Amino acid sequence: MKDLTILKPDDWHLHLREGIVLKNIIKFSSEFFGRAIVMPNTKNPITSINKCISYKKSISEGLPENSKFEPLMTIYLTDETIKDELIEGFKNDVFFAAKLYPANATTNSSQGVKKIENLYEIFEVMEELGMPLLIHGEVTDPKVDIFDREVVFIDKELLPLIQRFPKLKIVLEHITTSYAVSFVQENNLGATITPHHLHINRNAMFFGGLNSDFYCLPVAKRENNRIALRKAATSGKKCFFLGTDSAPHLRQWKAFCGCAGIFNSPVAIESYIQVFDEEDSLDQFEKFASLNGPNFYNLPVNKEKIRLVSKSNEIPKFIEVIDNNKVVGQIKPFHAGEILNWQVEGIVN
Ligand code: OTD
Ligand code: ZN
Ligand code: ZN
Repeated sequence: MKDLTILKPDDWHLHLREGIVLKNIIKFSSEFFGRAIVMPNTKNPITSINKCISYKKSISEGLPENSKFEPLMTIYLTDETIKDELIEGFKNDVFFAAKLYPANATTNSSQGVKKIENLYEIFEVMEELGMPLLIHGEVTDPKVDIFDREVVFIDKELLPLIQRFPKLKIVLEHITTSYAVSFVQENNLGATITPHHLHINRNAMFFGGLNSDFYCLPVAKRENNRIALRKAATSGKKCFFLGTDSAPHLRQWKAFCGCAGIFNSPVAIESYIQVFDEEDSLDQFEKFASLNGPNFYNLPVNKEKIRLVSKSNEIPKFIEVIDNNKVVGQIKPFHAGEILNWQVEGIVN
């Protein structure tokens, strides 16, 4: 039996949702992650200090007793974001970072940014403040093929942005292409990589009929891209770090509208370590999971450790959503019904 003990990891990209779903799923993140950057694309997006404070409060209330999990909050940028609100929120530790969704690029992004140039004044202050800009990097022009949207975004939007704001601290979120892998390294950006983009390519969405379980945005790409992502994640390079992009949708909604998003938080650590094991890179796992993120964001690493062991781990077919002792819905986790080779054994002090 193989085992590995690493510093407690952090999740640098997470969707925690609200209400009953939040209460049911947060334990999957808080158990073995120290911190998480919480995405602001709630139904009513987190566009102000007040909304952010009340969202953070609901997250804290949903945490298990004595949890040390720390949510790091983000502001959802719009064409109307007020500069002073952003500055005040950042200076008072309400906002850890700002999130840029091109309008309609992904779930709950209709209030996102229509024209990136409209935010140049905001980026100027963020650059001065050292406030990180987290980007969903896809163009939304319907004429651009959905599989090309990340690459076109990099050329048309991201390149001009970094040329104009060379000191702005940027994370290109959930990268899916070999093009993004190279761009991030060459331009000193940070990038999160999800477990699902390390495991699946675009075939998964079409296997056994149209399968929305593997539909997420950005969509998984061709196999050569998956290989490039696995190489990047397991390289240990400082610019690549863990961000699950765990995005739960109730089964009834996923089945009904095929909404985008993969719920991986119940299996995220096991899913990632399996990739590192398969790539013979277990020695690089702690960098990706626990060191590179804090290094990028200038934060201390977590003090506790977790121990992982290689043993057969059957993943449940569904996670139940419970309200008032009644099952009110189900969410399918990533790897549902599969047997993974690793398990988190627990916290080690
Ligand atoms: N992608 N679904 C969601 C977010 C992410 O773009 C993302 O970060 C979601 O449901 O919030 C998804 O497919
Ligand atoms: Zn996104
Ligand atoms: Zn996301």
